[in-house]
Amino acid sequence: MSEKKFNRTTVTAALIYANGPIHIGHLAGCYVPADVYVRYLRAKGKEVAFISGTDEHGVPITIRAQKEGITPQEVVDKYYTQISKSFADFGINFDIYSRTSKPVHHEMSQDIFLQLYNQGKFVEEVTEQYYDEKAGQFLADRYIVGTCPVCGNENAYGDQCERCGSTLSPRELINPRSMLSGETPILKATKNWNLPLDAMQPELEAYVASHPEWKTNVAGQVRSWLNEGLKPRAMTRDLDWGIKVPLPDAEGKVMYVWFDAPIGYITFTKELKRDDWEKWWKADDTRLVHFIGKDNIVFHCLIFPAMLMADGRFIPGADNVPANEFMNLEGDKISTSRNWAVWLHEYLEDMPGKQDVLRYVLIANAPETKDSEFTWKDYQTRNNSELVGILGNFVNRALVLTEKNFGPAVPARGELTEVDQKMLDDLAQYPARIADSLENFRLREGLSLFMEVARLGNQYLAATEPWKVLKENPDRAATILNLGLQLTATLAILAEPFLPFTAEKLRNTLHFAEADWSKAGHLNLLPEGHVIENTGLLFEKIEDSVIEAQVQKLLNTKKMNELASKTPAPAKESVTYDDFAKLDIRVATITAAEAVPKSKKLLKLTLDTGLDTRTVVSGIAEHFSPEAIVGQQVSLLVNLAPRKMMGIESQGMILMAEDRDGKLQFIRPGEPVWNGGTIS
Ligand code: B3M
Ligand code: ZN
Repeated sequence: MSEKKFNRTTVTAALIYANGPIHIGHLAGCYVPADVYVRYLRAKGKEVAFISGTDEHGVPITIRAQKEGITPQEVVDKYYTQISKSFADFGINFDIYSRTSKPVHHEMSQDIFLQLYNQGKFVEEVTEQYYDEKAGQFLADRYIVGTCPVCGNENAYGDQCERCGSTLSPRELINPRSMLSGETPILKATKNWNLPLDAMQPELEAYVASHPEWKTNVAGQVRSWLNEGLKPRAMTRDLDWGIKVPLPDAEGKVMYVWFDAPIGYITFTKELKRDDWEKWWKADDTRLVHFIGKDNIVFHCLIFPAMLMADGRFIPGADNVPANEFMNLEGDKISTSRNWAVWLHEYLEDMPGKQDVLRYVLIANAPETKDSEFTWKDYQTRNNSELVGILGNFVNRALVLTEKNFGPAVPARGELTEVDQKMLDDLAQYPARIADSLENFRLREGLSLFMEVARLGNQYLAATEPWKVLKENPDRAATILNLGLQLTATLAILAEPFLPFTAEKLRNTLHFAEADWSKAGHLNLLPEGHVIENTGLLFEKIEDSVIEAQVQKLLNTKKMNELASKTPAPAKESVTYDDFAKLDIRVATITAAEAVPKSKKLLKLTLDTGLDTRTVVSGIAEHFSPEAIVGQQVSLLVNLAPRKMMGIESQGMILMAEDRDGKLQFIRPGEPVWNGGTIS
């Protein structure tokens, strides 16, 4: 944090496009970190507004609408509902979760657009853009496909080739065609309003330079944009889905989605705070923090600050943008189109009540400095050996021993020994250490320190052995368990940012409402005689079968994707009728079948062809058992020259159809036909 004195924090989490459900990658990269941070600030008694919502404009929405065959409005309505429910289910505690399609947001965006316009901040530019004459509209980059000039992929998009990963511009595509009509688009002149980022580079350089504390992955990306030299960027688009550009000569134009989306943070704050909203965006003592994923860095570190600077009425850019890298899944990039993801709504169906387990695993593996990896095996191990084995185990032992031996109440504390004192001294260090990690956006480190507190509890019980001491010295056991419970109360406070459901369970168990971070580590959180109530285990072991089912689900997805990407083999060269007529294909019946010794693939079949009884060796042993096919009719090429296979002479060939997944079927008449009937 810069040296400035801040009195409140506006925390934003990226406005995700309302065009699909959300998955663990979204949680890990942006929303769980933001939520942990906000919960921590609240526990510190800080004033904070936690703002987010859905981004409901732009081409990602219209493309989705086209795919699903519904209107853009129907798309955003559907996914807004689903997405906001997922966040609520996972305890992501926004103060407001709104949407950019609301009229208040259109007003706010138009107000800011006009402010920039009236101050002469835009540079108008007429360019030639692709236009679909049949559809009567200009084409966004995503609506143009053509051949990639780099790798020759015939289905590259106007902004990117998904085969080779090249960033493209529509004019670079060879043979461009419109996705709307399939026609070749023409170039047509159109006027747009650019934000001259090139002219603003010095201001932006100074802004970035004033934040040497930014994370290295963020600073690195920003540096590379600046080093390349910023270019003007159009803030308007020729589209019909979006916020109308409030100028007389801008018929048919809407704002660039990246112009209006970040303004959503401001709009939603206004919706939340009403008459009191301005200080959250304008006051010098307000600290602005954006949580985002790495693909949004340039927009939050350069373009949005440039907009705010050009407007002049707001804090000119965030104090920090703790963006994360991406989380991969079982060795592959998470992908919506390939369905390679763990979807939050499905996770909750399969693992009811296990929100904190997922939060724990996502924080422990957060892609803070580089891409990270989610695997179900790791999920299971972290649950079983860390949450159950360390945290759950300590809490359970402290509670059960107290319940059994001292009624469900906090036993009296006598004189403290050296071991007690040492534990308390250690414990007292943790709240500040965890706070330091969280303030510097090192959540993994913060979480691992939190788990050290539970470990400390286990070590303390192992060293003091209250279960042994109970008999001959119940007072001493009472002291040990008193301290064990004080430590549990500290865990309840410190768990809140990371594991809010667990923290709540602990508070209910301990009948303890304290949430103030500064009380954590104290000795007298629970007074003697205070009644507690063991509400059961915090975490349950997850069995192998549960994990295997999840892995199997992903394997099925992989299989489906492979099949979906298969295309039929290209057609062969044409043949004459005379060539074809040389083939003598007949209906025949299998009268006997047996495996060919020492061969995995071959079956020896006996066939009644109507002409004779003959032997055919066929490579179908992996698809059919001999017993199952006896009596079946097949199509047989009877005049194929005989040849020997594994020492057996094969006299013909059975015709088969191969499915996408390699499965074979016999080709045969729909109704039984006499043996020897010809096929032509
Ligand atoms: N909607 C991109 C995304 O969903 C974009 C973020 C806007 S944040 C103001 O990843
Ligand atoms: Zn390519």
